[in-house]
Amino acid sequence: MGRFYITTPIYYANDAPHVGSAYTTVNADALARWHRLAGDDVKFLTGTDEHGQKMADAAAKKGFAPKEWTDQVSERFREAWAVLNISYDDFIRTTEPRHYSTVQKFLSVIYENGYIYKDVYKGLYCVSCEDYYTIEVSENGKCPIHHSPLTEMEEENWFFRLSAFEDRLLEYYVDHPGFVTPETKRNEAHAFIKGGLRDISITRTSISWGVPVPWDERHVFYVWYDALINYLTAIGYGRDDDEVANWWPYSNHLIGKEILRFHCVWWPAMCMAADLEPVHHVHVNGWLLVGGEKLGKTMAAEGAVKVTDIEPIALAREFGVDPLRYYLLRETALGNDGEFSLEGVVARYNTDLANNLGNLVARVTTVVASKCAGVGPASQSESSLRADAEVALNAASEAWEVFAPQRALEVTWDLIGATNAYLELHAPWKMEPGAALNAVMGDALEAIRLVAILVSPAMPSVAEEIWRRIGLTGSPAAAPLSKSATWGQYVGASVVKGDPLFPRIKSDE
Ligand code: ME8
Repeated sequence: MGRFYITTPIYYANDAPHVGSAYTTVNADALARWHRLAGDDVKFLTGTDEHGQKMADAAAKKGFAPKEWTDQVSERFREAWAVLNISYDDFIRTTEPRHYSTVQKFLSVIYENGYIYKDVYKGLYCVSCEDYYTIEVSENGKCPIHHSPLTEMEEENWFFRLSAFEDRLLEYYVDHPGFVTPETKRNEAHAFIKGGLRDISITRTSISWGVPVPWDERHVFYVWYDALINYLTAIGYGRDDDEVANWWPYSNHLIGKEILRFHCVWWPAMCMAADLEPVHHVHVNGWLLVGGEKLGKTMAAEGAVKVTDIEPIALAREFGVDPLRYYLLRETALGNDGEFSLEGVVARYNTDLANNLGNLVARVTTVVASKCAGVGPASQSESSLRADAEVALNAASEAWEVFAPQRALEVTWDLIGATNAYLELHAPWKMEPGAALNAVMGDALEAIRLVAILVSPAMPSVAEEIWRRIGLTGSPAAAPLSKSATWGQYVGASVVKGDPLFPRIKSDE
């Protein structure tokens, strides 16, 4: 038994969630669920990032005070995550008093340690990114991500001495080879540090919507500088040292690739400056793309996609919550970019869910109903399926441990495929009732029991429904894997032959 602290980025509360924010959140949720299943103590944190220029602008545009606006938008994130069955343990808002207190405490330590000084900032800024750009990385003065004009800024600001951490960061990367995964992203962060670090401006006087700087009340902290600290607020930094000691060494941030520099360069340096070990591990996910561009609300605003085609709640209504979760976990390796399309969702649904998993459960429950009087026979200790199940259990465990949900599901589907092949080989639908038929069905039911456990982090409700149909009580996620995931525990029960789990979607629908 171990500990596992997993976080998503805190999402900007300037606009409602889209399937891109759902992508990271569903992946983090499945990882959290896997670790609970493995018997670990888990803390899963998500939330909303509510300060900064972008938020103040969005609120003003809608005619609200910033906090009135973020109250509404933050709630929409909670609603979406409730629909998607996201099992977070804590939802943080950066406008909460607990966050102000942690930010002020943490940054005061850095200030007292001598890593913060005053200077004049002059440069280019993208409000959508809340990030600075040099003219070299800009696209002729435009943002390389949003393609919108950058704003010239000149202000007296407080600066963080990031440059002082170049050597320590490089050393840290060498000493902690697993700090950032996948390796390509680790190399990117490492190369960025090697290229040389410049000090960063961390406060603003031009806006008041932020956390006040405790030693200079005319300033508020720059939104990124407050946002990163949320990961410490939630475990009680400045309020409960034991909680920090309990969770921080087991911390994992799941983030999108565009915020790698903040999490893999700034953030570990900030921790070092505050005499704290950096986060234990950062896993970087790629982007869901539409036509090669990062999917987001701007796309919908520009008419490149329909809003309902990228809204998590609308998509879940259309395809079902668990099929949507499955698609987000299964389609692309967590780290690569992948094209998002409704056709892709339908294809995954029809092949993996309707044809493979749904068909397996339907076949087995139908034969049990017609030939075993509705009572599933017990499994045998030896079966050719046992080896397939053990391979899948081991490979899936390894994959979940290394943040590879796609691979974990791939090997789970290998077991589904092997069980379907086993049924085709024995053709129980042609067998007479009796011991031989019972042996085949008992083994298929045991394989289905293990499949229900293995799919539960990805599709919690479907897993429960399969569990119920094969006559089991409780939940596939209730017992730790060490108890539940060994071959031969299906001892026979009443089997329910229900409606198809995944009615096929016709491509013209
Ligand atoms: O960056 N594909 O918030 P944000 C995959 N507040 N993931 C995507 C995605 C896409 N097309 N679009 C968004 C912020 N994401 C800051 C974070 S953390 C201290 C502060 C996911 O609302 C991905 O995880 O812009 C990305 O990093 C995050 O949403 C950005 O959310």
